[in-house]
Amino acid sequence: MSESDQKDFNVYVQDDIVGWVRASTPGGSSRGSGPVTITTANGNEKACKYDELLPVSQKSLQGLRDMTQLEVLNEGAIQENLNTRYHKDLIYTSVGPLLIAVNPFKSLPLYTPEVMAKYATKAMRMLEEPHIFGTAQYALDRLNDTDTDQAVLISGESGAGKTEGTKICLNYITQISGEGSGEGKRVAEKIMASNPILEAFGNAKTTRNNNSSRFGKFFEIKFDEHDKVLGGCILKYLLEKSRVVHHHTSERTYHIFYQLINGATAEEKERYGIKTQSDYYYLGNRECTDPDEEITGEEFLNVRKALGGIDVTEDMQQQIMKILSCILTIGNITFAVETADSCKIVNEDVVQKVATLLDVDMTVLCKALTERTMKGRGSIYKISLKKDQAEDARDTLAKELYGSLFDWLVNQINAQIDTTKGKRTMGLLDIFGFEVFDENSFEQLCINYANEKLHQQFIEYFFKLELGEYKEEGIDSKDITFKDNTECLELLEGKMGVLDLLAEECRIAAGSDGNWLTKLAQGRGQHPNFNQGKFDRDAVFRIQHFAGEVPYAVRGFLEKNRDTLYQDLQLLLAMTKNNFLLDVLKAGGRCDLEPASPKAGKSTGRNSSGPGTGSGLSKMVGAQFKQQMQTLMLKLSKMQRHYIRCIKPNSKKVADDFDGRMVLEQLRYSGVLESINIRQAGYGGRCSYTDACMIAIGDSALDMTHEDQYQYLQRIMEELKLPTAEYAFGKTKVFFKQPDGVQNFAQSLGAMVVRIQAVMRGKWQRM
Ligand code: AOV
Ligand code: MG
Repeated sequence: MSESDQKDFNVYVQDDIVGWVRASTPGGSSRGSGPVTITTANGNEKACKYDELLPVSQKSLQGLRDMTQLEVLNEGAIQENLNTRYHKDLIYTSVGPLLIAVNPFKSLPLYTPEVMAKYATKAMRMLEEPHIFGTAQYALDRLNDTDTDQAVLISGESGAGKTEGTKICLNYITQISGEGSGEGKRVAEKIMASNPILEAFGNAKTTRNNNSSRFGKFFEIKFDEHDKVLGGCILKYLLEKSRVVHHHTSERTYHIFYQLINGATAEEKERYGIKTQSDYYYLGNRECTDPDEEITGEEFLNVRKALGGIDVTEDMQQQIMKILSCILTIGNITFAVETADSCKIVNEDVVQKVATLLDVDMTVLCKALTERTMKGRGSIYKISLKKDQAEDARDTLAKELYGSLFDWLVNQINAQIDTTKGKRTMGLLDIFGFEVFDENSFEQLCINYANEKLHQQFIEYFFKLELGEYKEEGIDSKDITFKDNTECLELLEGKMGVLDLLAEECRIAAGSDGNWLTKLAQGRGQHPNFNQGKFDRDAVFRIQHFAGEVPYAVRGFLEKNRDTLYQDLQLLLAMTKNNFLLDVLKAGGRCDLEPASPKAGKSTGRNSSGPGTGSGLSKMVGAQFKQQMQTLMLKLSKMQRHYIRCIKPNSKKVADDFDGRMVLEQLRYSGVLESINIRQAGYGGRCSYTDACMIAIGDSALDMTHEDQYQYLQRIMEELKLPTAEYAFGKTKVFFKQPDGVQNFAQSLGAMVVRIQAVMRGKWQRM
């Protein structure tokens, strides 16, 4: 349908499949009461109520750069405006200070040095389309002009473009500010080299994104007094370790494993016993059949080159290969039931290979995999592990090695770029977006908690911005409130909240997922954001997040939160003769690798026996993550923040396909609409005195003095008999309570203008 045809429709109506669509009402008005039958742009008739309709924005058909310039700012207008722009390959759009980026899923010529140069100058930037370079440059300008630390916060769902966006930003910043002194260039290069490493070890193919980051990161770039890059630091959050040992058949484990198999030399393969994909249980025991999934040996060479770039020596690289091969081999250890309470190792030859790769004693390894040392009532004794327990122990060992290796790499990058010097910092956050799957577990709880924290700050930011404008205009704002997510956060992180009770339960030897749920329901059953669901047996609880309700299945929460490496395995690792491996384990935080001592027991707090024994308890994942988030928020609160919201236009991951319904959902939970609601909670519509006068008398308003404009508008308001609660006069703008206040004002003026003009003319003549 052409743009002019679209213009014939006066309202938006919500459709389950495509989001908001245009429609027309019989009377041509968007307001009224009671039921109404409307005709949608695609020819359907639909019965609905007036209050379900939204007035249309005709400007959204042009695709405005800044959506605050739309004559009505509502969900329908925003969805339509983004759609218009997306089909013109204009993927960046702003809503005031917020940048929205719609993933094009195709290569656009948007990031060339020529484009970069355009955004590097302030005057040029103002004329250009919104762009992520523009946001990065604005943040750089603010860093220089105001001497305040800056942060660019990129969010969005999986596959929306956060990581690409972060790389684009990072590249821009290092290009613009990395030249000059030799040191700046060196650091900038190292920062850029860290990307392929982090992606190889921290990204994997998922159903939603072929290159999905399975960890969160915050880059801090430090600048010297000449605004040149001086150093940096990477903070990482919550790597999904479970992916090492298990992944869905349509997904994959971390890229590095496939790169290793395809890229290691014949000699290396021989040395570390590296086989092919179908030989490994952790790789799904399958050949790669999908051409999309093919990983070339060249990728491995690139990673090795990048490792060299952060001073990981050839020798260390060999050690890393050894650890990776060891992890894959661990996955091939199998157990068989021996008695009801014990099991035995089926393939000792595989265990032997692991022992060699780990540089530990084979017999100790076998025991550590099939038995557990327990402490109780002053004695130490051993119990046998059942088959599934032994399998868990095996997997924990693999996860531990991988997690530690990842930490070691991050440390290595940081050792190369970290600096205590640096006048100012620019932060870049690329963190997992809000997640809701069919089954949600501990990881989703942490991820969604992180999003609640960020959302809170986001809302505060927009609310303050809004209040700032009211203050500047001298408008009373004491009665203006907004809906925030404090209650949900209180439920999650508050005293005796979800995370607190989880930690409590983990400290109890006989603690269980079920008991935790019972306590949660007892303590928090009445909380407005908590819902236990209908049936106890589902062992599901629901949390009403700002972005929607999420059901969490409690199974496995305790184990994931404890993240315990049983003491037998800890001690085994401590015995390795491989110093590099010891370094890696230390990086993973398993520094207390001494033989059994009372110390290990003490650090676990209340229990000293039963499952959970071991220093793993002293670093419960949930508590640690909560701490990390609080530190991050504190850090961010001191920085000037710039928000980029990435939007995934379709779930097929293809170009030129805009799924309105999906976009709308993301707009809702990314807080974009919330930021508009905040605006509308106070005065939804506003325009300058000059604009308001121009609506009435055209260009001649430009010749009026400010005082004349004010008088004129006052008079109009009286004539229109608009209730005084519906509008307010600021110093330079008129504010309307209703979002479409300006339009209504314009419409109501109609013929009245002529009359007022006559009156005003008389008045001016007298003055
Ligand atoms: P994510 O970081 O937001 O997901 P990515 O940044 O990995 O998403 O983007 C997913 C894919 O979308 C990329 O691999 C590209 O193919 C494509 N893409 C993203 N941004 C652009 C762009 N600006 N231009 C062209 N293609 C793009 V996740 O880490 O899964 O939450 O966990
Ligand atoms: Mg990512």
